[in-house]
Amino acid sequence: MPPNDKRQTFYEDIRTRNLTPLWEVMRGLITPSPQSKCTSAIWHYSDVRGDVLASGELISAKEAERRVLILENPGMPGQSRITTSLYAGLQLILPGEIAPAHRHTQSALRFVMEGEGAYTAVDGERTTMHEGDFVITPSWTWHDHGNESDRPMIWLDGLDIPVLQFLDASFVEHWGEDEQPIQRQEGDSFHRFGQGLLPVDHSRRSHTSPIFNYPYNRTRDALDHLARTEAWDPCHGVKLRYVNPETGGHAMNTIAAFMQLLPKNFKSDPYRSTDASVYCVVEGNGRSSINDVAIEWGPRDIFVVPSWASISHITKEEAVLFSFSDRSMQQALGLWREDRKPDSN
Ligand code: GTQ
Repeated sequence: MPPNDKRQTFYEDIRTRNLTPLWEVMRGLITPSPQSKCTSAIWHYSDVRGDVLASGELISAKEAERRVLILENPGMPGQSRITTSLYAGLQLILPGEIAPAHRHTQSALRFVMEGEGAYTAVDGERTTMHEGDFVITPSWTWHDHGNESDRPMIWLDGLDIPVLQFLDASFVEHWGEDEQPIQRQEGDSFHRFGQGLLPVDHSRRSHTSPIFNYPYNRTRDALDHLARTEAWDPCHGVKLRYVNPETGGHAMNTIAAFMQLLPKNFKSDPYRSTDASVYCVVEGNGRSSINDVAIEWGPRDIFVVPSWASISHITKEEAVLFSFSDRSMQQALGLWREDRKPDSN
């Protein structure tokens, strides 16, 4: 028998004992650099806003439990993911609606796109949400959303759903009533933990930040100050990271989040890192190149940059970009890499 046939016969034989040869698959498993099915993509807000509002005519927030249109990466259709490890969606809450209280092992972030005055309640405390606010609902915290304003509210959800799927670690519970009881005044966690102070005997060091709303006006002030006093980073402009004030680590274990300011007439150096990133434009218009693909973005557009794809930005006006990724996970595992001078692959 020719050697190849002999091998095939061997492979078929060992398959009956649930064995398979590494040498036939090794190059696809252990690649010289990340080989992702995730592709770059952009959702222009003006293209999808109508669809989100249309979903509000079809189903209530209560019936849907969460009325969300998932942003699916075109390289991984049908998989409810925007990158290999993360999920994103646009959630709509209409005036008077409540998305009922539940908790799950998946962690979530909300980034407010449009509307003022709707709220999220997390483990007994409400927070009113404003455009540009970064709100977290950490793993296994009770949360419900409501809108007592007179305008629809739309926010970007980012969750670690694919990771929990991969780990087979998904659990969910329903509170049973629409809303969980409120136990603390609004603003309580921010007053306690968001001022650079902690109670003297405070020793709680949890996996996630005790602050759950990082308001945009504070973030914007910080960026403004740094923009006036710091040298621009050639890749990032001025870029800040949302932190857990107890530890200085990321606000959540699985998802890292950032806010950056690009000055006007900026041409950034190309940059790549192993965390695929989801960007949401807060202010300004600009252009980015992701490997060889050029995209043009404006306020509220959402775009995705795959792992190890090189990105560079060009602006004519000042721009502010929110982004999130699985960097916190990769760093916790000692896997995260960046490359400030990428050539190719
Ligand atoms: O708000 O709890 O986009 O449970 C997907 C699943 C949002 C939420 C999503 C969820 C939520």
